[in-house]
Amino acid sequence: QEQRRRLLDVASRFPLPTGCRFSYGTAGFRADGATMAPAVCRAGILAALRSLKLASAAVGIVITASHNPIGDNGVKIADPDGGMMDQQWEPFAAALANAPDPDALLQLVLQFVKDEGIPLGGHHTAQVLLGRDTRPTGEYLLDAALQGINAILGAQAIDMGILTTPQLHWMVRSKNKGIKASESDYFTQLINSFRRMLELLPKDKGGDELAKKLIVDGANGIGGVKLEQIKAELSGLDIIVRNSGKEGEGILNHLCGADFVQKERVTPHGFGPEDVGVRCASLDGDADRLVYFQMSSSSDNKVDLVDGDKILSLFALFIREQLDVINNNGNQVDKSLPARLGIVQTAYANGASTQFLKGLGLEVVFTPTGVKYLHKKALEYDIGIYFEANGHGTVVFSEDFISQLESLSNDLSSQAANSQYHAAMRLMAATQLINQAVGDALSGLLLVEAILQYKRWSFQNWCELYSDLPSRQLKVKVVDRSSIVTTDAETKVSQPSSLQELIDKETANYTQGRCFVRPSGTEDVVRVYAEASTQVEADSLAKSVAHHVE
Ligand code: 16G
Ligand code: ZN
Repeated sequence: QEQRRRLLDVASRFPLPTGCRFSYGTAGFRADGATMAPAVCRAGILAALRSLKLASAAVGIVITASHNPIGDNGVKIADPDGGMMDQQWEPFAAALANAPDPDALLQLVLQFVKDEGIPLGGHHTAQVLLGRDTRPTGEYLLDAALQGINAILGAQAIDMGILTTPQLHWMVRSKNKGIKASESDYFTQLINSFRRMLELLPKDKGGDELAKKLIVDGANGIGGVKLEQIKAELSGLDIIVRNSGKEGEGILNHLCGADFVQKERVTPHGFGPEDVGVRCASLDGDADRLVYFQMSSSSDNKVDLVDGDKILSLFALFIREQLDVINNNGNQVDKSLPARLGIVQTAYANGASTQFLKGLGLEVVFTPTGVKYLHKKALEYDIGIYFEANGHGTVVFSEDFISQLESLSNDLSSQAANSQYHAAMRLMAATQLINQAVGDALSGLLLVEAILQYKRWSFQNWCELYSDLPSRQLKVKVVDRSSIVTTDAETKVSQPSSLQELIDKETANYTQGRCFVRPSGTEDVVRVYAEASTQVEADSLAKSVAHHVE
């Protein structure tokens, strides 16, 4: 019937190029942008089916390859809560993308629809919001996604335009919560909650001009564009955007952006000696990663880096402080706010950060690499703070905690002058400011700036919270990276069975040595990470373990 015809039609319009094999990894599908149309079209079909399955709730499609080179592109699907698509659907996603011909595709869809009880071809509707970043292949791939969505009867596609990845996730989440979900609603929420954070600064703390100046490396991607749009409304901050993506400023992610700065630890393109001593931030190409840096001398281009671990530490300190003010003695009003606070990291977290956080008495847990794992774990707490060292992370608050916080704020509002009330209001503002759906460089940046002003901290104060242990990352090309299997949140190798023993033996030779290996989820390599008390030792540990992997 009509539904079958449409699927066969669309599949024949986007024949699979020979030799392509897609797997739906941590970043969805990703490849050379010019080869992606069939996979993106099929992701469109998949997203529409997902919405049908979930009672017509809105789902999202983001077309981006994040921090990867400009020629790459990718596609991933956001679930109705704004998080990553449920992992249970990943195998079907891959099968769909790899279906060799229209008939195979049709059979696959029909079988899956039957197995999952998806109301296809009936009178149900589906809704898919689409966003893309600034890549040249974006528009062409968007069209492929639209054709995929429209091949499902009852499906409606809504193109939200060129967006940061976290904006689209936020829109999907908001839409399903019945909150206004346009881009201007997103901006309004950011701007208003940031203003409220600044209004709640302790009164005795005056402004300092240097503290307001911030230079942001936009990676020549979408984040800088969006920041330019709102920066005039961010009073209390003086933002300069470099690598903003304008004509002539440079190429997306090339020698700039959060991934470059975090891995290379040097200044991005467009920064120079005149920036020494100024606080700088760097976003990645789709603005879901954030790191900070500062040049300490004009004689070389090395930077002091504040990575995801240290952003996490700042957020944890701030939130803990507000909870302590609310719950501790000395308050005029006897109200409390019990909250389980959890910190989620991956094996890439610098050992010094973990030690610092545990030293504060905080509960720190580990998950494998990939936002879907961290986010899920963080949701187990009243307040969950997660970050990858690469700068992707956020803070999530449980519904229950937010409603307790709301009622506490109401109870305290008659005591508007007291510190307990202010702390509760600061937490409220933070729940509004930080993106609850996914890591968001723009909202993260504003929360960082508000906290630095609250604490009256310079970049240096923040950076000195603890000293990172020297570390080294290496990539090893192997015949089959899937032959390495890890366990314990990727900290240990379970297969091949002899490898972990070798790693342990090498690691024992170094002071504060720590080392792990894992197959990459985005590249055809095995990654080696080593940490030790000196750079020379970290380098040497990484090298000798890499040798065992080869
Ligand atoms: C993806 C992940 C990122 C992770 C990276 C690891 C998401 C949205 N992104 O970019 O969190 O750090 O993969 O890459 O989950 P790797 O497996 O190649 O080391
Ligand atoms: Zn990204």
